[in-house]
Amino acid sequence: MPIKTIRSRADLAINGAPPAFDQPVHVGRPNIGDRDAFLLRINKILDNQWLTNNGPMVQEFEQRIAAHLGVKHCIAMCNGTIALEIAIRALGLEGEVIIPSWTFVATAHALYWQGITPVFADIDPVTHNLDPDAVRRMITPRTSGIIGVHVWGRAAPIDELQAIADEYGLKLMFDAAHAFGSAYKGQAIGRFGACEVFSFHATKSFNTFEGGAVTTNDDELAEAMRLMRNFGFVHYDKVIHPGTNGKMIEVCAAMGLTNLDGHAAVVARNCLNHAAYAAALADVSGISVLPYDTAENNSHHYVVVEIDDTFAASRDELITALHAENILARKYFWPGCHGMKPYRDLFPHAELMLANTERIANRIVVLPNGITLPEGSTETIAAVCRVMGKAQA
Ligand code: T4K
Repeated sequence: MPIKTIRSRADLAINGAPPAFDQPVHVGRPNIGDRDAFLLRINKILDNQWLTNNGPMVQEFEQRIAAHLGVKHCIAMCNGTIALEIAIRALGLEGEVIIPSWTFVATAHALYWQGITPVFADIDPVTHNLDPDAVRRMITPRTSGIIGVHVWGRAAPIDELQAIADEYGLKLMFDAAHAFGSAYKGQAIGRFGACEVFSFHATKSFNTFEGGAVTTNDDELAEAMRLMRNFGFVHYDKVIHPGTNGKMIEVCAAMGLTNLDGHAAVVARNCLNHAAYAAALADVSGISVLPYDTAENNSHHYVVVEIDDTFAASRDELITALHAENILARKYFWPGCHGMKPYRDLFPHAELMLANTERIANRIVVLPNGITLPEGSTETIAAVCRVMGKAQA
């Protein structure tokens, strides 16, 4: 049952009707697992009097994540951005690193923050992931590496990027912030490239409040990152490596262990919601729900709709109509990193090389999903899109 009956634009809040939802419906509402199990873990932490610095909960969390992803090492961190920074430094990236502009700005910032120039390559308009040919075009003598991003949890073209990295002697790592629970050719994301970096931010399908991790099969790299996240300490008073504070705290690991147990249920619900959106919008021209590859795992966390010129409203008009209903749809990652400071000053004409990124950035809307989405939401949200897409009489 829809929450509000919407047959025409007259039924919309932008035209004076009451909004569909009393409370805001967010993209990124946290999925929270079994509260009692979490609170038991919190009591254990308090009893232990061990709150951070590689405590037992973090160690258990790392072991469970590594086993879950089928990878040798999981190094838990305080958030995905610091995890990116540490991985970038541990890999020895320098000079220029090729990334998509179509990503959350943290991917670019993690490089720029360390004096490395992010060079933006264009994306494939169908998958929204890096286009390998565009990556080739951006290689210069200063290029030291490539960071592929698994945008929306859809695996980047891993084999093609690895072939380019091998051909040019570049390092390859992945920003897997969206890809917990995703797979590439049947294998869980987490084992590809030199390392992969996850975000477990509150808004992700799987969260540890704030948090992140680097996963890798490389023993040396793992060791370096463990040192780097803890100021380079190996023992009391003994520092053998430059480092920072990238540690995950026990409370976050407790949340992670709890949410790991509940993640399959989150994915199942996301898939149902995603399918419901797709079905409700199937016959509306000018709007399509980005499909996920049915042969690969994906958390279906991001419901991404793309509108084209046959849609009767602009993307921003659609967002305004949704927001008026208290549906806080987002336009991730508009305008693309190249349109944000400091990158638009660094590369004032970047859009000339980023035609697909520009096009996608102006056509995308991300809709709410997750286990907190109220019953009937998908039909109601789709109905707003439907009437906005119809030409007015
Ligand atoms: N690489 C990629 C590709 C990424 O997408 C990200 C993060 C990173 C790297 C960096 O990882 P972290 O350092 O963040 O671990 C959000 C998140 O802050 C960010 O983690 C995420 N990507 C990005 C895609 O989305 P915003 O600016 O949308 O956050 P915010 O505060 O507007 O939250 C989104 C919505 O979620 C809000 O409308 C309200 C709701 N919300 C949020 C929080 C925090 C809640 O209902 N409860 C909450 O606790 O960036």
